[in-house]
This record gives sequence, C-alpha cells and structure tokens, in this order.
Amino acid sequence: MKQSMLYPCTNAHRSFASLDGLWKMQFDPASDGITQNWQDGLPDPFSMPVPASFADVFTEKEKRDYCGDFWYETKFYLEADDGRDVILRFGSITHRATVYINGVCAGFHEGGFTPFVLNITELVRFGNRNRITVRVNNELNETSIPCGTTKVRKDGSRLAQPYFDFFNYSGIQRSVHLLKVPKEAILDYDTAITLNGSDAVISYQVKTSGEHSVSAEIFDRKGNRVCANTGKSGELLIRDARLWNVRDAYLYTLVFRILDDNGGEIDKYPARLGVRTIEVKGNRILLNSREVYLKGYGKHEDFEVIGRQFSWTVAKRDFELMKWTNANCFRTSHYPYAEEWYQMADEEGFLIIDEVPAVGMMRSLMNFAAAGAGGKDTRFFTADTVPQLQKNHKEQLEEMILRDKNHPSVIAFSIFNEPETTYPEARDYFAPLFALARELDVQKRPLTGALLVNSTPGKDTCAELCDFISLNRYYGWYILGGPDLNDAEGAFRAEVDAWRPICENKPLIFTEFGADTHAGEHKLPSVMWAQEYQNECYEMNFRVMDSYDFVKGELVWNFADFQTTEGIMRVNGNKKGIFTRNRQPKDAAFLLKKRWEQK
Ligand code: BDP
Repeated sequence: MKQSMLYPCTNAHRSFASLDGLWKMQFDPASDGITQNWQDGLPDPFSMPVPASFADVFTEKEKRDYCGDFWYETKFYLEADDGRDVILRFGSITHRATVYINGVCAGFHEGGFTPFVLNITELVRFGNRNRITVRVNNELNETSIPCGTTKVRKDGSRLAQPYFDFFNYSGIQRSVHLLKVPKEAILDYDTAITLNGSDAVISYQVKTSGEHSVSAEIFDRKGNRVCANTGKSGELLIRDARLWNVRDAYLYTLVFRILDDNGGEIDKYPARLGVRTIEVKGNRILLNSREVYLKGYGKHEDFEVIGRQFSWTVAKRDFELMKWTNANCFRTSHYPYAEEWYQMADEEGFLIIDEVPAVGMMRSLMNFAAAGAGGKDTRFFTADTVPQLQKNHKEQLEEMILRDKNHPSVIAFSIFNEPETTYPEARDYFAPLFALARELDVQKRPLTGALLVNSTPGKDTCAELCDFISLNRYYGWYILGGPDLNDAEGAFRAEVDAWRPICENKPLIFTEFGADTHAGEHKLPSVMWAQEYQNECYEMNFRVMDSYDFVKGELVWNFADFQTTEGIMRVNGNKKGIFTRNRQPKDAAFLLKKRWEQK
C-alpha cells in the first residue's frame, strides 16, 4: 500500500488543522522557478484561495486559460513536538505537484483527482513557522489521466487541448489538512459483507504500522455496541442487521483501536459502515439480493466561479434536486469526486458508479462526436506512450479504490469513458486494469466502463471485460437529430437488438444520452436546442429502453450544464443539463421527475 488514504478525524490520538484559506500563487511560464529557488519563497505572488480552481476567478483570458507550471505558498505554525507524526494531506492537486517543506522537497504526486499524504515529520520545525511551497503543473499529454495534448502558441504560451469535453480546471482544488497521528497508527481497512438470513457477517482486515493487536467494534445509531472482535482480521456478526438501502441509509459506526499489551489505547479510527451487498446475477443488478433499476445522472464537479472546487452547499443542492427527480444513482463522470460527495451519498442513500479519470483515450479535439460519428480510427492504444499511460491509469485506479472502497454508496467502479475499443490492442490494454480492480476491491463490486457510439457488438473488444455493459448513446442528437428523430428511434432499436445475445446474461445500462438545450429556448414545433426538443429526445430514448427487459438503468447526460473548452460545438459550455449551471430546472427535469416516480 502506497499511503494511508483514511479521511482525517480527531480524537484522543489524532488531530488535524485545516490549511485552507488565502495562499500565495505565482505563474511560472518559463518553468524556471526551481532554478530561481522559488521553493524558498515566491518572488512576486498574488493571493489565491485554497481550495479553488483558479481559472474562473480571473478577468484576463491568459490567466483563465493558463497552462504550464505554477506555484503556491503558505506558512503554518507548528507547536512543540509531541511524539506524533506530522502528515500533510492534499485532497487533490490537478494534475501533478511537487511539495517543498521549508525549501526541501517532500514528495511528488501525479493524478489530479485523488488525495496524497506526505509524512513531513523530519522536515518541519517544531515550535516554529514552516513554509509549504507547491509546484503544480496542469499540462495534458497522452500519458496523463485524463488524456489530451498541450499546444504551444506563436508567443510561446501553452494551451491545454483536452481530448475530453470538460474544462481543464486545475490548481489545489480540494482541502489541505495538517494531521497529527500516532507513530503506530491505523493505516487502512477493508470490509466485506455477507447476509445470512436477517444477520450480517462483516469480515474485516486492518493495516497498521506496528505489531500491537487491534480491536474492532460495531455500534448502532443509538451508540449501543452490537458486536466486537479482536485481531487485525476477523469477522463481526450483526444479528437482525438494519440494511443500508436506497434512500433509507442506515449507518453503523465501526471503531478500530490499536491496544497495547495492558489494554491501553494507542490509536483509534471510527468509520461509518453501511450493511449492504451488491452483485450482478444474470442480467440483473441486485442490491441486498433485490433487483435495483438505476435512475439518475452523469454529473460533473462544476459550478459558476468555483469551477471544480467542492462546495458543501452546491453538493447539498444537487442531492436535493436529485431526490426531487426521484433519482437513485449517479456516475462520477469523469473522475473521482471530492470525498465529501461519497460521505453525503452514504447518508442520503444514493448509489454511485465511481469512475477513474480515464477519459480522452482517443485522438480527437474533444471527446464527443468523434470516432463514431464519422471520425477516423486513431489506433490510440498502439502508440509508444501506452506503457506509461497504463502505469498512470493503474495508479489512479488503485488510489480511487483505496480511497472509496468502504463507502456503501459505491456500487461499481468504472474503468474508462469512451476509449477507442474497436481493435484488439484496446483489450490488451484494459484487461490488466480490470484484473487489478478485481484484486484490489475486497467487496468485489461489479466493474464497467462507458462505451462510445462505435463500440457496438462485433466491433467492440472490451464489453466482455465488464460485469454490466454501459453505453453512451446520442440517438436523436449526434446521430439523426432534429427532423430525423423517427429514424433515430429505428437506428437505436437496431443497435439494442444487436446487444440482446450478450445481454441475455449481462445487464445493460445507459450511462449517457441526451440533447443540448438552451434554457431560454422554446419553439413550437420543436427544434434542436429548444426545451421541447430535449423532452422529445428523452421520450424517444425512454420508449426504446422500456422495450428491452435487459436494460437495467438510465443515467441521463448531464445533471447540469457545465463548462468546457471554447469551440464551435459548445455555447459557453455543454448545455445538456437537466438543470442549468446554477441549478434551476429545464422542462426535462419535470419529465424525469414524473418518469422516475413510477419507474
Ligand atoms: C460523451 C462524453 C461526455 C460528453 C458528451 C457530450 O463522454 O464527456 O460531454 O459525450 O458530447 O462523448 O455531451
């Protein structure tokens, strides 16, 4: 295990301070910060909140679109040494970061959507002020997850060119914590759940950094202890277990302690436990042995001004809107979201398909309307960059699973979004990633990946790796839109017919479908971009989906309008939202609310 990803907590042994606030920042377009010793202090900084996506705070285009190296700096006071380790934890820095403590390099991390921790005990000055400097880089290339390229313009400035359809928000986008943890500490744990009649057996494993024994206890919501065991691994039996269910999310508390030889406590970590099982049987998805139909959204972490920064208030609004439409599920398209999203989903009883940032795995200037809709095969997985890409992909997958594996809300992992899967090298690339996920996830959740329009039976090489098939399909938009909607329906039916033999034994869900819609636009009869058309397009899609009993879920694209790179295909962003970017309903929201009430 690379690092402990446990979310910070406070108790008799552990404490943390938030380092969020106003930091200093400076762009480093010549990438010579290191040679100028910026790690010892930034020469000409401006102020910047942390966490934040820096882009949308600026009024100047060059700053919003800045691509390259940039630096952050802050200082913190550390009280006297109390014998515990001092750990610096970044919720995420996009996309790569080198961290310096008092001018000395403490570590490097690549991957913009997962936390990383650095043990800085040896680098800090106790009873003193300390400086953190971070050199960040937000360039995209074909080994980065997500993929893209970086263009150098005539004046030498760089511009990110994503192979994906969302803005390349970057910076220190999630919270920074300074943790103090005991030298002998709980590092990680796993749980796997089996239901036995009305009882539940929780097998657990705990990793610690020492040899002392561990105790495990489960408490119910009222604080009553319901079972206990000792040992770094073992089983806990909950009699008459209250299950965790959709919109009925009962959570127990699972407490691990490291005990010394006299029974004294060395460390303690309390976690929430939702008792639920998830499995695919034949072509059904079973939650607690009962079939569940997935209804909901592909989302983004995206909001006006704050970009990809997590906001409890925006997230709460999103959950309220999702509940209002009777949804039960969302996919974290196209990257692992801030940890707080999963905590909220655990509480609210929402199902999550957790996606690794493997998007843009084809050469196209934007990840839409590409290969399938007339584009050409780019043979992405035959390039020299592929071994390094796969290494990064594995690391991102491992970090996501390590971080999210104990959330009851997480019911599946998605290993990719719309790669070029139409030739055998794609399968060679993905098979080891699926194998890795199966090995790492003790709960053995179903695995999937969202397939692009041209990944159809006979052409696609990766659907067989998936436990359920996920299709992104734009019949009525990129394919046969507007006046051709009737033909779109026929073409859509023909494709779903072709999936039937595969789906005799595998569930099929739609992870994307929809139509760009301008919130202010109305037209009778409808035209593309008008709200009436978004409804008609959804009605057509639902007619088709309802005719196939192996379709087990529908996640519309997208929950809300979101920011993308500028271009002729996008009107200040992608407008396929059911809600506007500031979270007000388009007409389609009422259609979904009604449909999902009955579904
Ligand atoms: C799919 C992508 C998604 C895009 C969407 C669209 O998975 O990221 O935003 O299409 O074009 O290709 O709206």
